[in-house]
Amino acid sequence: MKPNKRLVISLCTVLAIAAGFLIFTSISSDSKQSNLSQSAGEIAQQRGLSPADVNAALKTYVPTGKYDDYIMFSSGGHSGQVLVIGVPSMRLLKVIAAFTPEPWQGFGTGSKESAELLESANMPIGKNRTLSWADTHHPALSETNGDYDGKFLFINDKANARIAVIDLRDFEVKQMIKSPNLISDHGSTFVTPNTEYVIQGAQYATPIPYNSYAPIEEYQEKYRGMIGFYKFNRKKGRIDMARSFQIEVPPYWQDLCDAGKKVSEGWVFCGSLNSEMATGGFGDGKPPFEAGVSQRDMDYLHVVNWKKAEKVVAAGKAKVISGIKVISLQTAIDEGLLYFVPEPKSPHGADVSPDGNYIVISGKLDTHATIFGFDKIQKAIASKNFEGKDPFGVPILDFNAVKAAQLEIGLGPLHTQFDDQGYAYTSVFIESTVAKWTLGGPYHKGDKAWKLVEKMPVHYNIGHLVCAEGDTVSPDGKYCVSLNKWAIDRFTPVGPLHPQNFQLIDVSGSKMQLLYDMPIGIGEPHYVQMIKADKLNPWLVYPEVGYNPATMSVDPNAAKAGKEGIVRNGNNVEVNMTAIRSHFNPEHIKVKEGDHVTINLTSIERARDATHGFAIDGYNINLSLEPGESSTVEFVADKPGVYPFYCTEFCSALHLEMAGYLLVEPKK
Ligand code: RUQ
Ligand code: CUA
Repeated sequence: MKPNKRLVISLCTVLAIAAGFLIFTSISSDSKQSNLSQSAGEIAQQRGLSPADVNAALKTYVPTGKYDDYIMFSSGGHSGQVLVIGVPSMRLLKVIAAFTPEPWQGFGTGSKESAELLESANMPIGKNRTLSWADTHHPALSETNGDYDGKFLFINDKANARIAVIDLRDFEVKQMIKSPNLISDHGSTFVTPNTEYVIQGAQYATPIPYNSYAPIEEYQEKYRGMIGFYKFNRKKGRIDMARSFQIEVPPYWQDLCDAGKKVSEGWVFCGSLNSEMATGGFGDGKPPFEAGVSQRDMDYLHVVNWKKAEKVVAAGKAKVISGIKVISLQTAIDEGLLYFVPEPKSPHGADVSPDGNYIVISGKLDTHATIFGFDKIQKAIASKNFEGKDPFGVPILDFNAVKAAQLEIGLGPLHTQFDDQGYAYTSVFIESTVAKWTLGGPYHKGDKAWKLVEKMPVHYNIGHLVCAEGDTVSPDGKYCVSLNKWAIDRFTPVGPLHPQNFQLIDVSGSKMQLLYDMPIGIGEPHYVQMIKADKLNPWLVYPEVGYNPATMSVDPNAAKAGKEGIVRNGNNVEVNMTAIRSHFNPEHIKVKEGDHVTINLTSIERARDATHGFAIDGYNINLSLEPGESSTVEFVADKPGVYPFYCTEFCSALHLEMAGYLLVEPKK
């Protein structure tokens, strides 16, 4: 049998088995002309698709007009944004502006509301310097009883220790905070099971508060790490800094955290590296960080009792530093809030199993997944089973007493997710694989427990891994996505900076199956969470005309239909303007050079997707006005001349006519 014949036959078998409807019969009467008359087998043969390709295509294809089952929220990396992606189609649905300007959404491009947001989390970094980028790492969906509730999303900026709060009613940022006392964060953001707190672990230790100075020689005495607990007020949809606190921790580089759930609710686990307290100095004849930080075989998992810490704060035992309550390291030790567990080697991910009892640790220079039992940790704490104390006096629990299992899964494990069948999936960076393994009791018993089941190659150098609701109390299984750092040869070359590669994996069967490659054109994404699409219930238009997304209510100053006009008060000119297909009202804004101009602009549209933009040429202004939205622009008309303004959304046949003039009369 010739190979291509065999291919066709096996293709037909696959297709016939996969689903009866796939063998397309002639739909069109003119079979020679119509694309629809081609059978799936013929198309596959023409395009050179293997049976596995066809199988994968059928599993990922979402027909036109149909929706995806899952939605991923991905960090947008250096872009400071969040990507919203449908699964299994891997279609990009949205880019949410979080920390950096995004002109299409009118974020940071002239609206008063977005300028205030960006300013609120700015930090003093010298004269005339403001932050213009962010390094987003870990999105966290809000949770109720340890399950995603689809209401809010949090994301951190590793570079500046900032956190953004996104409201999933309109998928827009509502709040940004610059965490006091720390300059970088990495173990952020993670939430407690009822989103009581948003958790943030520092990364690179610095003197506290962050803009203070201490020479590097005083690293051990003066530099510190921090773990922040930012109180989330769900009703207001805002972090309440007055009820937030931080815990001072040693200057180890705190890494990823995960909140305990179910049995371990009330605790938080954060990995760390650099328990060596290496200070680098490569170039000054000192060992480089990469060597200094990985001298020891073990670092410390930070085990933190946040429920108790909350009480310690309430009892007035925290002191205020930079405007936030801080529990000192000594108090944390004295009150039994902080314990260490030795973790091998160059640890990275810390992930809690769905039942809350296991904490999975992966060391970047290790070949194991190391699993600690929360029950064992509690026992060791209660019986003071310590193998010693660190240089700061933090008790170190006995490694063997708290270890539940350790299994060899491959070189360079990073992050772990879970499914609904008691399996764990760990990304293995150096090997470029996903390792699937079994959890122990109650998931798998006897010799079925703690077994490596399968390893699947991915392309290439997987960082994080996400599975459907895979870090909640009730994971869904079905899909995982491998978030690869390198793409190398997977896509048409687009220059030396390659796209990142998200690879969709079907985990519903007994073997993992690679389904699809999605290039990500902005980098570098880190973590992603994947939520069942029907848990999201966003607005389709703003609920009422005149809605201000910054306050999520009707703005008393919103321009109203029938009340449009221009009011001058000395040098202040206030314009009340409405937008509807296909005109602005008013269309002429006449001001004098030097006037302070405020434009209150309301879209009085009620039709779904009838968005208008509002750009003023030459004034660096662009707003986006979704149906019902009101927004404000304030500027000084310091450049005389005539400046067209226009709608930047192709909203109707007469969209080009949706325009006007800003006339700035020169001073005499
Ligand atoms: S952490 S993969 Cu923030 Cu692993 Cu990047
Ligand atoms: Cu409104 Cu174009």
